[in-house]
Amino acid sequence: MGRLVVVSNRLADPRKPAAGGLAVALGESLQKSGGLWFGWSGNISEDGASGNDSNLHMRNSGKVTLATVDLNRSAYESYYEGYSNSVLWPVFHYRLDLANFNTSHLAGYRRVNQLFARKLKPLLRDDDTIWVHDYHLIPLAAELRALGCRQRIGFFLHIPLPPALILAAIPQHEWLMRSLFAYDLVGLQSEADVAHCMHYMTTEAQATLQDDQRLSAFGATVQVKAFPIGIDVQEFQRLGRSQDAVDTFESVRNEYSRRQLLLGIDRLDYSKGIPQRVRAFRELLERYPDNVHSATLLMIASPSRDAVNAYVDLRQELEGLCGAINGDFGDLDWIPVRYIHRTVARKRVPGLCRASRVGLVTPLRDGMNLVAKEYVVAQDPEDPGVLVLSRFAGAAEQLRDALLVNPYDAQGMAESIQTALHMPLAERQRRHSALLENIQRYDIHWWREAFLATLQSSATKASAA
Ligand code: GDG
Repeated sequence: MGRLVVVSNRLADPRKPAAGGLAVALGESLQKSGGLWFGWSGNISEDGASGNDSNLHMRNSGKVTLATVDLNRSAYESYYEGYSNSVLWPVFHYRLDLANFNTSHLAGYRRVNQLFARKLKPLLRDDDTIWVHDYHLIPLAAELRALGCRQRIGFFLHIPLPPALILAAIPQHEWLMRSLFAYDLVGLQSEADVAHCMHYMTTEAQATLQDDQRLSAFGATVQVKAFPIGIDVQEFQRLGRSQDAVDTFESVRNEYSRRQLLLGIDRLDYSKGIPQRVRAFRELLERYPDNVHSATLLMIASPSRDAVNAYVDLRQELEGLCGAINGDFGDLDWIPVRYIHRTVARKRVPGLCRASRVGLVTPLRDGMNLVAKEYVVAQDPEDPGVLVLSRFAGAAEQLRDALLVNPYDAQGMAESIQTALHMPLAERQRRHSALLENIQRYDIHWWREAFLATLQSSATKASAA
């Protein structure tokens, strides 16, 4: 394989420890082949230009070149806050009620994808393999092809792909979905997403199925396949053995020695089902009073996209719900919900997971959900906590040994939490070992290698032409 070129909205320096599993995993492949990572710098320039004049910044991190462009404010607002996060994010998470189909958003989204293509093209070599990430950049391959690029290009969507009739609510859905045919390979998180994609393409785009993975339409063929993303298990285990993690574990354990701790860690996002989780917790206290003065819900919701209206509303709703439970049930020596609207240091995450009897991962819809996998990996195999997982997380296709719940059903969820709190040790161990085996087998390295191997063996647009 020639050089790997990764394109994503934001990038991270793969050599920095805080970069996170995805950056490290992509960084490994990039380092091997001396690759290029391209994306937005995160800077918003105030020059008032249309986004076309953005500077290109290049720097090296080992054998990897990091190339970034700035966006001006209007490009940022229409491409990032607008089309990406007020149209694609809500619709792809089935939230048509939260979508804002403002036509200027689409124009900005197209302009930034064109800008990325124009800036990237001169940096490319003929034998590069290009891997584009996520919903911000769906039309990027089409823009690159329009400029004459014939390299292999793969795309991975980190969020869910909804059913055809939900997608069809996007005013420009034909254009958006047609642009997927410019890729050689489209990777999705789950089999359910693949089924949705196939159904959309055959019913709305009149595509024909070549086999169970290949679709043809608009004179092109694309392969569509599920590659459920995993975590860097070894890195997370290492983190869990570090002094910081052990200290966090011990201090939380001591503080809650007389309580049962339930943990939720998410970005504060409406897809994560956070208010629904709080309602289920309230239901638990009402229906099973043995938990009063005992069960404590620790919810860490890191700030996210707080300039988008829906996120402001969510924050207010959550503060109201938590305040009401604490007011109604709390006592001098017990606060039922500890809600923290801050990002906790990554080194504290494994200790928090290990100290919690129950991990509550209850999204209304999620591409995968890596917290579910991290929670399992952080547990003590001799005395593991129980993962309560929404059936609507992509991870539920793999993690069948979690307690699967419907986050819309507060009563059902409260029952499952009660089951988790009283689960006998032998069952906890059996479930944990089955979950861990799956997470270890399908880790981040498996994901990266499976995607790239499939992309390498896919027919290129160049050879198909
Ligand atoms: C998208 C898709 C898909 C969370 N709070 C804190 C913190 N985190 C870390 C977690 C985990 C990561 O952030 C969140 O990953 P998720 O997978 O849950 O969710 P998204 O950010 O929505 O990611 C998702 C993913 O892409 C990968 O394809 O699984 O479905 O939506 O690692 O631990 N980390 C720290 N402090 C926090 O407060 N340090």
